[in-house]
Amino acid sequence: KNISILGVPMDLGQTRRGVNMGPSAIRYADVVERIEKLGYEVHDMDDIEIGKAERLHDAELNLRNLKAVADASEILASKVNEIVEKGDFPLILGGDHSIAIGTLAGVSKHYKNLGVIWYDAHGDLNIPETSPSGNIHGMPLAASLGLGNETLTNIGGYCPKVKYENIVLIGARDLDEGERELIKEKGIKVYTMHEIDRMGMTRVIEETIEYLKDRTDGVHLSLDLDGLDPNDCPGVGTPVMGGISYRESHLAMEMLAESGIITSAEFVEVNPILDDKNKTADVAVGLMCSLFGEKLL
Ligand code: DIR
Ligand code: MN
Ligand code: MN
Ligand code: MN
Repeated sequence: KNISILGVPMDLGQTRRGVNMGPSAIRYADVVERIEKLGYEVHDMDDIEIGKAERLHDAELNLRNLKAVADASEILASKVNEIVEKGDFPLILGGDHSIAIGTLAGVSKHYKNLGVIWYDAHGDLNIPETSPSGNIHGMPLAASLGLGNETLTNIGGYCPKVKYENIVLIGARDLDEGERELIKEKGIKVYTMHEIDRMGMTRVIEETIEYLKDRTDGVHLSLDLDGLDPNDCPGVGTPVMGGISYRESHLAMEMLAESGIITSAEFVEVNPILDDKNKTADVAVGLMCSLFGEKLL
């Protein structure tokens, strides 16, 4: 299968500048060359255009830069749709995690039951009423489930993109109160750091694959680099101590590669301004290579 890469230089879903340079940093880490080496044909479709930050934050809505994020999400959704239609694997480079709204809108209409693996320190399950920040990067999974502001839930012209029972969160260690309530109320499948420590990543991924493989007809991997430990990935806007290790993450990607269940992926929140010599982008590309089947021997 060929891989199409699309960059989304989005930084309007949160307030730290620099994450718009994520796609450049990932390309600088030789993403195209390293994936080509694995034997794939890679099409780099360049970056989509992002509008400007809105000067005034509409405190009433509690949705920073709503219009600019929504406009970019529509463009992203249609580009991702094109990639899937031509039969390529979509590999989306962020940008802050608000881009998942557009990615999922473009992918999900091609599946009856899209599964989603949300690899992240956070739940991204906030709605304006529960969000402590008003930042849309804390809301994309909720929006994709059909929760929150209609402009976001209806991107791509349909809603919802995913069902509660088809999502698996891995690496959670910083959840807001409303997110915890939603997880309990809906019985969302979550492997927090506690379960990862206790069961080991091998069993966490085995169970995840087992859980998703029968109930879904495609699985999107949404990987926020802050899911990893900040020692391994310092170049992120909202680092949280005690994260998933570099080795555990490679193991997870290698097991997902073997399973063959992943049909699209995005790697988000790489911020080269906060990084240490582009380390986080480099780790991101390494993980992509493992996801695409790279082996030492
Ligand atoms: C926080 C941060 N839960 C919020 N979310 C982040 O603003 O809603 N997600 N950083 O990856
Ligand atoms: Mn071609
Ligand atoms: Mn996230
Ligand atoms: Mn996060």
